[in-house]
Amino acid sequence: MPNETLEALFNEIADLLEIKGEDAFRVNSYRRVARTIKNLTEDIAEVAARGALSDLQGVGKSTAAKIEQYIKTGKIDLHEELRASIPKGLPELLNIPGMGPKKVALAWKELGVEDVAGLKKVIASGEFAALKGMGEKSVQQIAQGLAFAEKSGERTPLGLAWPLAEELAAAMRAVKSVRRVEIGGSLRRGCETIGDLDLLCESDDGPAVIQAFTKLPQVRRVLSEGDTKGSIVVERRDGVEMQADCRVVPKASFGAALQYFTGSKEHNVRLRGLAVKKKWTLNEWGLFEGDRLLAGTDEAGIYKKLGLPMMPPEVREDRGEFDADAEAFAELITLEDIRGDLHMHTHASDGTTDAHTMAEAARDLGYEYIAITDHSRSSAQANGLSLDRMWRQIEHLRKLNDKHDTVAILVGCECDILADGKLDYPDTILAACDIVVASVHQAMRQEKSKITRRVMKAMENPFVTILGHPTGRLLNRRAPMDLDLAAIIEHAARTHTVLELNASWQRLDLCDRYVRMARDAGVMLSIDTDAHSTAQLTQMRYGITTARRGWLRAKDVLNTMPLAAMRRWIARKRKHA
Ligand code: DGT
Ligand code: CA
Ligand code: CA
Ligand code: ZN
Repeated sequence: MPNETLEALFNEIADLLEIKGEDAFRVNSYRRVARTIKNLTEDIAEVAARGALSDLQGVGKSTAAKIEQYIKTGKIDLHEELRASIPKGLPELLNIPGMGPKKVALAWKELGVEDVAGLKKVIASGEFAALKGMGEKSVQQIAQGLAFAEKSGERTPLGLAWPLAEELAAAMRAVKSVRRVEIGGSLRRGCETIGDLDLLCESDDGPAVIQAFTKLPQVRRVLSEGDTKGSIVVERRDGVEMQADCRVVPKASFGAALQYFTGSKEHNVRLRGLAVKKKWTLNEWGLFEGDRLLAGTDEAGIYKKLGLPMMPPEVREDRGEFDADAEAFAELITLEDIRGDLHMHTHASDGTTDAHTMAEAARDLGYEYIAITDHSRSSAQANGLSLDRMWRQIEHLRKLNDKHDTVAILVGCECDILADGKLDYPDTILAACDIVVASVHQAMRQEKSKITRRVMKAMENPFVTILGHPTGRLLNRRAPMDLDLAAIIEHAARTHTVLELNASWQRLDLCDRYVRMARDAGVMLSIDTDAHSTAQLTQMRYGITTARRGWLRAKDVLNTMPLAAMRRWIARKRKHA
């Protein structure tokens, strides 16, 4: 059973209660349950089967009963009741950046807004801005959010698409007469969001393969079914639909087909242009001189024949790859280069487990070190640590590290950058940490010059090692802060501050373009998962594909260094304290 569905359900209960004006305590208790479920490493049904539901953080008797009911019936009474008492189109408004439950309630109760169309009307008429507690500026932000959500709502984040594609590919590999399966398209290029999945199967029996494809247990609907291609609709683990295409190709043209269907379209146009210059043709069947096949069984052969180095899928975007030399591609970072993870949470703040368990999981991944970076005091919604608790955490982690001999546990924190650019902890605490991730979690809509200066000020603190998730965006959900990234990148180089590539698939922040800018400016990056559970440590691979899209090499990334070298790198900035 998908934990994600239940997580979404509890979050929706919290949203609906908040819209109805329930007290914050009750609302937050449901949010806490949702978070617990989200971070669970085990199927919730298994937890229930063991009778261990009420052992979960924030789950009391009545919540346990609700979870049981959901497992048995697929429904929760409270949720059904709430849904029935609120207009159907109202919860959707919560997905619009800037529209929290309080504002939704205001629009509903004061102006009778019941859906997106209604909201647009009262924004256009100025009624919404005229309400007490709203104002021009916040309404303008919501209007922008509305446009943003409409533009980006349809595509699937990489973190949801990748496991699904692997599942389909594995199923197709098991089909008789299929010799080879590869995933192509934007997923192979490691894009942050995916339109549809593209599978390529090598076989001589097209119709049989397509039949098997359209009969997979994952299929919800069949869109088309031919002799060599088929399209189906499958379900993401959050219940949303997604399209998957499959093409069947003979061995002789498998490489050409893989090259063609990996794209990008822009890259392919350039490649075909190079073929044409030599009076050849390039298509999904191969590279031809007249009728004679020059290359086609493997991708590398095609690039070679055209006088090019083999290009990794992640760089095929027509962003300068045709002018680069082979070395640039051979040096790209891989997952094996990573020696540790420098941003993660434990149950001291909003994570689900303790530092010892995180360290064990890191050891299983082959890491040399991790940093435990729980939230600071101002992040109350994430159970941030007070000064007192932070001092005790530092002591606790030091002791733990002394006992642990396989993985080094660095003492850290994720320190809020306050609205005025000051840090949430005094320097005494920051100095007692080995590593400090500084992040913006509040007042994210300040205007450009103000928020840029604010972040730059925080970077100047000698104890700030890493700027965490620099733009604060959430894919498809929250637009990035209005930062002057060119200025931030320059400042990072000047202040010896690391920029994070947050590998959590909801963030992927910095994105590929800014990663490339930072690299070109000689800035150091770190690729961290921001894990809240042991399972989330494996999100590293999303960060790695994004890094490769930004042309990063191992030497551009702090957490590819051996521990001692990394510590020296960090110490250099601290000397100025
Ligand atoms: P997506 O699905 O929107 O995330 O992006 P892609 O890149 O996966 O695009 P998709 O699924 O439409 O097509 C897969 C690949 O097939 C694409 O990257 C390049 C190739 N392709 C598709 N249509 C064309 C075309 O009209 N011209 C060329 N040159 N290539 C195409
Ligand atoms: Ca695609
Ligand atoms: Ca496609
Ligand atoms: Zn954060």
